[in-house]
Amino acid sequence: MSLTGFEAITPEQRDEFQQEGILLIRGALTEEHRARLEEAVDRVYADERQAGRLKSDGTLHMLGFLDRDEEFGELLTQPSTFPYIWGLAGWNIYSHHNHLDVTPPSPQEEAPAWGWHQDGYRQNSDPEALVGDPRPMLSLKVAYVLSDLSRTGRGATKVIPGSHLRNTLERTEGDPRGTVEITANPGDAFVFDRRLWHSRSVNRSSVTRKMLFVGYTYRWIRPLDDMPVDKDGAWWANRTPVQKQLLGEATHTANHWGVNWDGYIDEKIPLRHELQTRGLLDRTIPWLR
Ligand SMILES: O=C(O)CCC(=O)C(=O)O
Repeated sequence: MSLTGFEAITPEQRDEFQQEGILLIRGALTEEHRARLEEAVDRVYADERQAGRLKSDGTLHMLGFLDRDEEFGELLTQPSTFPYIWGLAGWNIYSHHNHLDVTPPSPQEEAPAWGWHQDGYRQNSDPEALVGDPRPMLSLKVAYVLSDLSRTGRGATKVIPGSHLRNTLERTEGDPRGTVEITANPGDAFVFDRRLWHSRSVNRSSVTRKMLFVGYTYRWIRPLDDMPVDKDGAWWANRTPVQKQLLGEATHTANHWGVNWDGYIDEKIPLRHELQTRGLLDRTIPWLR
């Protein structure tokens, strides 16, 4: 039976993510789906080259890419990964940030002096007085691997599993202890907690790296990317109510869905409604109540 994206993750999967801060999902995309996404990435890349918007080394790091292709819109609720998103973050979410990355070979490039970071910028300092150590997750990201990263040196993301529970990372010569370069096959995906200490790496191979990243956060956090969607266009019309929620569609970001202050109507929020209809709300998990 094919996946719908509304299959609950197991307690073991949740525990593993909460301990490691990352989960690798092998074969998240079928080869046919991966190839369609790669073709869409190649189209965007050709357009951006035409428009003179690539970096001088041919790198493309495009923020807010989802509305650039029909294929990308569907990724918001990709059945093989979406259960991890709502299962780990809940239903009150949307994609505040997403990026498309094409990284051509750059064998001579210097490694970044220090590329290690947690995502979220001021989310790591502003609430410090309130929330302490560790910081709250607040967002998570799915990374789809479109090119072959099965060997090291191909510009893959480096991570330190378990480091999301540490607010600081000691600066070292070279990579910190515990570093793992994510070697993944085309069609694999990984989900990671934004607090996980991670770094990009240099692509010293002859293979162009192609990746798609889709981040999700709470509806009460402002968007990071500038992605004005054409609400009169076909792309928007083709999105499901849940996908529209995940694109930020709402009149209120706290608890209402387009009415007034007379009461809580969370059940009108499409993702909550969908989970409720399918019996997937779980009172034992605060974000799934
Ligand atoms: O491109 C990469 O591998 C790193 C991505 C990254 O730093 C991020 O998604 O925050």
